[in-house]
Amino acid sequence: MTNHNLYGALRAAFPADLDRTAIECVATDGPALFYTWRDLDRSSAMIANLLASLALPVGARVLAHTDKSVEALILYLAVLRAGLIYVPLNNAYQASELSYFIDNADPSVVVCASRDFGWLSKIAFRAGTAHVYTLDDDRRGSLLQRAAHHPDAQAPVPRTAADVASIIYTSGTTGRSKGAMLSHGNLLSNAQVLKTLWGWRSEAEGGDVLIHALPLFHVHGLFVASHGALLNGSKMLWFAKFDARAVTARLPDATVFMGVPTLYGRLLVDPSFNAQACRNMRLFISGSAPLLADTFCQFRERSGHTILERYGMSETVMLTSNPYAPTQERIAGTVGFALPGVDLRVTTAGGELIGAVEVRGPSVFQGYWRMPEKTAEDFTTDGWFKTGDVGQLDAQGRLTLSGRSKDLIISGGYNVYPAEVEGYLNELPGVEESAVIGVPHHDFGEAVVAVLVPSTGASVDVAACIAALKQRIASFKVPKHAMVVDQLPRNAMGKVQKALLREQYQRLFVQ
Ligand code: MCA
Repeated sequence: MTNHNLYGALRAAFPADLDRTAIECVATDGPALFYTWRDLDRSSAMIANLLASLALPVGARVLAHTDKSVEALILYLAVLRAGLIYVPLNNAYQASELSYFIDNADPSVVVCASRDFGWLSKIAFRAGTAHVYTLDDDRRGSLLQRAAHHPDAQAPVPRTAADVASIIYTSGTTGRSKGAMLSHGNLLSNAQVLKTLWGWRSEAEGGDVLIHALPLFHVHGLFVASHGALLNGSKMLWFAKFDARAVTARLPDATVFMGVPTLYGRLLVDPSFNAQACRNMRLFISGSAPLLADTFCQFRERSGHTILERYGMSETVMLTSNPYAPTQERIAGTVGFALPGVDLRVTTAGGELIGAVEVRGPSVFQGYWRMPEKTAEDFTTDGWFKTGDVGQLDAQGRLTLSGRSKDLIISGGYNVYPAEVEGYLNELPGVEESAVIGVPHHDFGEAVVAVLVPSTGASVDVAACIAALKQRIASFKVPKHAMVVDQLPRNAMGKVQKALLREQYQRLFVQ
């Protein structure tokens, strides 16, 4: 029987000379660190063997809440080859958020930064997690200490294409995230399509070097970027955090860059970024949030490169892409054509051109973890996945997204769910109710803003509310601005009219 374990396919793409550099950690302060392909293979085998020694049940989850590091990527590879399920979480999440995720994912193993071990291990052990290890971005922590005693070779545990490889938590219009189950087959099929579509070059063609400056806990950085390089045996220039000046300095040594629009905006405001820095680059890709046409045009003028915008979701990995071939036009404000193998349709009502975007294809997920009802809700009776996005297809099949049917904010590439933030605000003393909206922001694209209504006779201290939220939830979700009003605008049905609020406050952060 063929082993469809994704690690096997990635390993097969490693260069013959395993002692070549796979990842160069670009240090902004101190010496660079280099990892060879052999390092990736040996260390992920040792961690996989450590995990195997725990005799975990089939399908056990390994939850990671760590800072970005090459070792965190190696942990992901180890979980794949151990045939377990990798559950990455944004390391900005705090205790109240982690409690939800750990209860929902029910992991056998949790790996966290040592600074968080105190509170996080309590939540994990209380929820029944048997093993909690630490992993820090300076290569210390109990995970690596324990793995060092295990063999550095391991055959990837047999998995079918339909077996779940990773759970990615995403959209919860009701505020509670759902775990999107992505299989080995979902991930490999998408990586293989993108490898061809985006022209990843073999060594004989000159090869490629990817600048990796994205977080590792989302589809963009963990799958689209890392799989792109790994499945092509290409070197990565690795940045723990995005820094426009540091990335620009290394662009001449690279050929491919992937980013969210905020990263492109930041490159443009850095005086060192210019066409000369981009002389060896062949591809800039943008996704996770809409790329403004203004950014697209400014970038092309400054760099000489036309950004390729693509569209995907945690539930589907990548779905569409603007063309790669220079002979075909990349059009600002569009997300291109359905990938080979992806069926895409826009279901409209009453002769409208714009409608709900629905998809089918080999990278559409296996459903939401332990939420069969919500899974069923998000598929049509004829098996198409309802993305929740709204858009239109032109005569050639090019997709333009024109909004979201969900009440969702995308801030600097992170999804923020108003209902979740409203829930925390409404618990604060003196707050009767709140409305959370996204308004245009010069850096993050959209910024979270809250409109608060005080309880009768109470007064609301906005700064205290913001500070209280900073203690409870990831700071990227915390409103960048809040204002107090007597009442929220409501329609005849009593529903809060957020569109009116968005219009009223749309100038808050843009000149
Ligand atoms: C950081 N801050 C933010 C954000 N990031 N506020 C709002 N939105 C954000 N995205 C705040 C922090 O809370 C903190 O606030 C202050 O900015 C500085 O934090 P720091 O971490 O230093 O910020 P940064 O380094 O400037 O980060 C900005 C960033 C980062 C580089 C744009 O947000 C980022 O890497 N975004 C990429 C997200 C991503 O990978 N998305 C892909 C999702 P304070 O000082 O008050 O505490 S996958 C996906 O969407 C689909 C599937 C797809 O198609 O790709």
